[in-house]
Amino acid sequence: ANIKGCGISAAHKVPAVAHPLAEKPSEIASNINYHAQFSPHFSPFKFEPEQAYYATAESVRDRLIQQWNETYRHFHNVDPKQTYYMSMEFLQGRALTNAIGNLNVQDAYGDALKKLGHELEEITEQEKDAALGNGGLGRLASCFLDSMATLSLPAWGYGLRYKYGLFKQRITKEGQEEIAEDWLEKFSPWEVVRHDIIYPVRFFGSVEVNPNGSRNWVGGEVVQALAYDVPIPGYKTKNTISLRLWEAKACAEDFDLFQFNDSQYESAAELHSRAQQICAVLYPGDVKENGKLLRLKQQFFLCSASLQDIIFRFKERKLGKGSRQWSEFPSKVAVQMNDTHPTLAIPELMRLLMDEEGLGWDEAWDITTRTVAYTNHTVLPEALEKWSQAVMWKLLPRHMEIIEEIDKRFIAMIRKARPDLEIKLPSMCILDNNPQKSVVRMANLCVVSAHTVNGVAQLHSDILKSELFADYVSLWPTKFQNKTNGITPRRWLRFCSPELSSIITKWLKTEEWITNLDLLTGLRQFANNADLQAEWASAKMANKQRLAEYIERATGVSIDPNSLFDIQVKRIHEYKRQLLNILGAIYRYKKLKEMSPEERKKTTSRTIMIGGKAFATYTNAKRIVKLVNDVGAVVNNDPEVNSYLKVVFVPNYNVSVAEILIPGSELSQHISTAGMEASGTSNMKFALNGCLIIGTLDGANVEIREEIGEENFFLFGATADEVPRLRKERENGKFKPDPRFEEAKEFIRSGAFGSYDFNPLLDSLEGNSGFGRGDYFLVGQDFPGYMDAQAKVDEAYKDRKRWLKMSILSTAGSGKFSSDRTIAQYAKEIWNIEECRVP
Ligand code: T68
Repeated sequence: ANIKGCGISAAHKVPAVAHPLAEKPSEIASNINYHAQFSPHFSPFKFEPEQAYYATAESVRDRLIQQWNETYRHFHNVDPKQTYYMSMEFLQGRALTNAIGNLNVQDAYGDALKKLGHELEEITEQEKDAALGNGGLGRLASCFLDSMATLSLPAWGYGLRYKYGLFKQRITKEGQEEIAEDWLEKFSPWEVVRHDIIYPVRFFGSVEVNPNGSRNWVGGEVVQALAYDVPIPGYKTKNTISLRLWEAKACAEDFDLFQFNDSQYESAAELHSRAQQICAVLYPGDVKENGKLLRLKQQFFLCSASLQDIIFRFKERKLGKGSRQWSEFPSKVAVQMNDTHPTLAIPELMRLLMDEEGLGWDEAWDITTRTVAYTNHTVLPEALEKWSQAVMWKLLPRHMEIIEEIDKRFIAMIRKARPDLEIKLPSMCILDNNPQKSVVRMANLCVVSAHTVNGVAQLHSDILKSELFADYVSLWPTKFQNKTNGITPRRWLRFCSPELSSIITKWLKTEEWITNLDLLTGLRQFANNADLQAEWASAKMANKQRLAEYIERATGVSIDPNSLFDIQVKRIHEYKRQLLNILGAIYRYKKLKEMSPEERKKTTSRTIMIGGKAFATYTNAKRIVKLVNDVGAVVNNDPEVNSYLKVVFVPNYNVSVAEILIPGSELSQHISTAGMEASGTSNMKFALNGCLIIGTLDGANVEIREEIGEENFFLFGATADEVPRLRKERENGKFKPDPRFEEAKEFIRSGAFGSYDFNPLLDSLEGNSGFGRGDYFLVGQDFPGYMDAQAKVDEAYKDRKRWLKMSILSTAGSGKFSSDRTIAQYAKEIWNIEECRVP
């Protein structure tokens, strides 16, 4: 009864008309022209790059819509089991190059635009990134959508349509400044609003008990969830799937005309502005959670709207069989929860099945647990979501009843079936009833309810089993799985480095590697071939030049494409250890200063680039940004050494900046404290692009090194199982710092990089810091190993042939890290879904 107003069922009644698509460049040019004239977004007679971008995007979108409708109709008719990837974040980046590439119409669109006086490359740069995500977790979701479409899987994504995505980072004298990024400022040509797809979502209120004992959630406030669909085209398939983003709206009746007429303008529109707040901003934290009520509202809004939609579709596809049996639900629906952020899907599905559809507890529980699966992305304790029970009772009273019941039944089951686990119950159960701060542990709710729990790299999945979720393993030995992350080779090689791609295609004599990335191993036999090496070097140089031009435009610093391009780009976090990198750079600078001009000439010239955003209230992360910038200002302006070393902070790192940086890099740093980076995914992008890695045995580094060979990987640092002991030794004052480490810190303290007070940052690296951290991330411990590995990098780079061979072998060994492989494993081992290809 709660579900209202969604006429999707009419879709299959609309006649399937295939409109002829423009094929020749001249036809495409006139189609673009048509959009420039008749899509009224700008005043007429202007055809600057910006207008050309919107007109081109709309022309491409027409093609997508046709495939999209066919895909929806095909899924509807076949009625396969379908996966719904539920995520609070999708970091899509730009869509135009990707759409044109996946549709395989690059040349036709390039020629058409030339006829209109524009270059495709210049036009694509007009597009703003869709940045509805913070970092790795959001970008992974977007790579997954690309692979699900490419593998022609019946799947789609659900997320939120934030007005402001991830903030824009500006660097000033003070360091990082955050600016709201309005990606919808001029509208997005890639979304289609579905005015017929709208569901009510309730907050607050109370639980009403009916005479027959059934329960109902009533009262409170109700907002509407309105669907916006973004087409996701697959590569070399007609399948075009949907990313459905929900926007919150209030009803017209919620506008209080009486108050308005009485000049109470703000309170008249109060419900409207409260609804608007829900999708106003992406939660800006990566890793750290805080207990904002609004964040909880966002999470519930996503879960409730998506599940109502899923149930609607389940009923809609009944194929003339009369009404569906609810027991069929898990064989038609798989819900993947991207971390604990969509955990409320569990009690919400229970509520919908029981209170709205009239099922009993046992049947609802059976359906729910066979439907939902959970992916964990971090073991950092501060990132494990815990919601205050008091807040939850207020916002979602019916869901709290259900969670209590799940917990009660779980405890009873343990006591009956596994009395040996009784002593573990305080940490295994869902509700932490500690009177100081009684909370709901979302990860525990996921583990208890989901049929599968997976980590995102082998080491991470092992740590989940041996530490975080160790207590549950003997209870449910087959529940825990590994799905090593992957990246889409379309965006991260084929489209961002066309030069290198055509060389690969030429030497492999096939383009098939784009959808079967394991074929890259075919390059191994040519790794020493002088012709391949020459071509490889020239493609790399072209990418380095493009990158150097970008850096000059973005920062004003001119860098030398003949120097070694060394890059670390990711969110700024102490565990990712950008501090280790910059301390190494500082030491290098100091040594260069001490050398004679002759000695300097023998060194390997380097350009160190560091980029990434710091969470707005994460003080130490912001200090790191400031330090990198201040070091750059000194080093880059020091005429004695600046032809041997440059340090550049790359501002506003995002997906489209990554698309320039990664193809142009030669060395990249993935140097987190072992055991702390769940997987990392940029490590895969760099390796795929022939960039060598310096890194620790952490996350997916372990598997990358296995694949490309240990002789092609610059390894250093403590291992994950050594870390706890080393931390203890550090605490007990048993650690003896390397003199080079002390020298680098002392150099900063001496004021070599200006007068800003970096002492709090440096203190965090000492045994007994003011923060009591005592170098928790073991920067001092790993510093000497890091410097030695860097010395090996310098030596290796001097041998051009050896370096090129290692570079080719990096690409050749990256096949495993295609998200096509990852998604095929999810499909088979978790979702139990199969290809459903549009004929
Ligand atoms: C990342 N997690 C992992 N979290 O850090 C990374 N957190 O190792 C892994 O490769 C990647 O996930 C994909 O599996 C994140 O990016 C967040 O962004 C996040 C956002 C909100 C709250 C907590």
